[in-house]
Amino acid sequence: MAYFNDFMERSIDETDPEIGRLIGSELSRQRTHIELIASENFVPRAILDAMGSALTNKYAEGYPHKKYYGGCEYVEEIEQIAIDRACSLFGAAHANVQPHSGSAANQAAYFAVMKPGDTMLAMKLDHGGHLSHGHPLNFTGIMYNVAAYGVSAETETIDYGEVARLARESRPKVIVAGASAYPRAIDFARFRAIADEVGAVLITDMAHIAGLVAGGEHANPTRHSHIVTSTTHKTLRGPRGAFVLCAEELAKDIDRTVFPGIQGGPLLPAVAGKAVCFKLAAEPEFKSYAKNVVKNAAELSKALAERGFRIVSGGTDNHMMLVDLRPKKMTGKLAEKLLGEAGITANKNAIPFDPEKPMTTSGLRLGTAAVTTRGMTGKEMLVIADAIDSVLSSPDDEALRKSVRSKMADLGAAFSLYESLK
Ligand code: DSN
Repeated sequence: MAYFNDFMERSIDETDPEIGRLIGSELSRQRTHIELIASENFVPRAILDAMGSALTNKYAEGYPHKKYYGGCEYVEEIEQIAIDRACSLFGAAHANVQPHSGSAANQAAYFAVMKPGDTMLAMKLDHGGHLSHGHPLNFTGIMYNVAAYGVSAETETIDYGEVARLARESRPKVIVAGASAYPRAIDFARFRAIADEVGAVLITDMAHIAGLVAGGEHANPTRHSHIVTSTTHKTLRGPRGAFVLCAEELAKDIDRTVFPGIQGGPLLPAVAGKAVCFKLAAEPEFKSYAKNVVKNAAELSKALAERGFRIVSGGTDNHMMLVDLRPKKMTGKLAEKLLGEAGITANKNAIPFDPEKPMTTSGLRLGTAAVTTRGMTGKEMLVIADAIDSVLSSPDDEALRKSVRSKMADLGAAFSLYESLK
């Protein structure tokens, strides 16, 4: 029987051409620009399918086999598959796949083990940490007493001796390992030894490196941490969302803080997308993707250094690098704008001990997960390094930016994206 009105069957282009056109423009931007934002990636078509599915119509508060709604027989099966795959992929005893975002995952982890007024020790935002690791304007900075560690001025890497000293001094309830702008490997065993010495809970936020952990390119924090939090959409190449891993003894606390603690119904399209993401991340192809992400980052970092850029800490061990633009007499803010005009998407980022304000910065953060997903290798990293160098060396040359933009669009066209979408 036909609907009263056929609006239920019309496509977005028919129903809302204004939004349909903008979605189309965004797809075209993704195809024609070179994506170097370290926290972004492109999900496989199968995950787009999950995200745009009828699962969006369903409520499923609670956990598999303990749901507060009827009609959950299929969605709880999907959630259970996602949980089992997350545990198997990362070697965890328990997984909660419901957090809507990395901040929510961190919030659930903190609420499970801290009370307001307790002390947490985490990395400073301006040395590579994250807002939800204790920034004064974030709920963490408002609710908790925050002690912060940074990187050493000489090596620009984490000084574990300093972390230990701060831990002994502040006696934190929680120590957070993990970062959103740190290009070096993190020694989770050392963090755990420090946490054990002061009786703290070690929470590792592996959001940036989760794909490298799954692909065997970074040490796995699960064994060393009491709780691990992560997003799914960065190097892990899954849908926008997050999850928490923990030991069996913390499982009930984590589940309780996610729901009903901080969230209501899970976003089921994302839960299904996470299940697909965990399946793909366990396949052999994912290992070579992770290896190539790290290789491409090393090659891009080396090529930029050879072109006169200073790379913070002298290089990278993971998927990202921080470029100090001061030798080029340029700020991060201007570099982000100029590169954007030239078809290269990146973000300004504070570098350790940055003299510039957070909205200006002296640095750029570059990551190679998205370009690696598109199939680019060392050859393309050299083309991209040349493009970045030429654009940032001639900030007044608008014609040059136009010509680089067209070259980047040609480069994008050679590595197709979502051919099956119009
Ligand atoms: N905003 C993310 C990033 O860009 O690293 C972290 O959550």
